[in-house]
Amino acid sequence: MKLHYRTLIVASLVGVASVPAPGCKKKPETPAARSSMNALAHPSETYTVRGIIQTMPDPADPRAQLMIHHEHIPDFKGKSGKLHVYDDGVTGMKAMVMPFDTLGPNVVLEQFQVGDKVEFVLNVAREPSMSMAIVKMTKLPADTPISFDNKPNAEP
Ligand SMILES: [Cu+2]
Repeated sequence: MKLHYRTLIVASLVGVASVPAPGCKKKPETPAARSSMNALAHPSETYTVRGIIQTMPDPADPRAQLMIHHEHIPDFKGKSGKLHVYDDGVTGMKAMVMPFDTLGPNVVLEQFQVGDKVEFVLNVAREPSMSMAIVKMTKLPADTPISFDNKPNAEP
């Protein structure tokens, strides 16, 4: 279980500044809020990802965020818009535990609990800064195989 440092920073910035505005009716005040709105409504990429819920948000404890241990996302693009490649040749985003602060209106947290296997649709925006939002999440059957192995680079 490894936390992705940059992702954490992005997520916390978004968390502090953003109010999800799926309809884009109001102009968000800050760049971070604009980014998370773009992730919700105007994403650069969309990924379908599987994982296991580690922590649920708790209104009584603002530090308890939605944390998901997600599987390897081999085609994940980095800040530049190009396929991210790790030093060891693995591409995309390795399996990791990651906080998700920005959720679309179709994500109903009451339907989930810690330990649930889930499949979610992750939108990513890169303007004006990197931001991510879960716009859809469904529970998978408990016997669904989930693997946190990172696939070796399959590119030529
Ligand atoms: Cu991640």
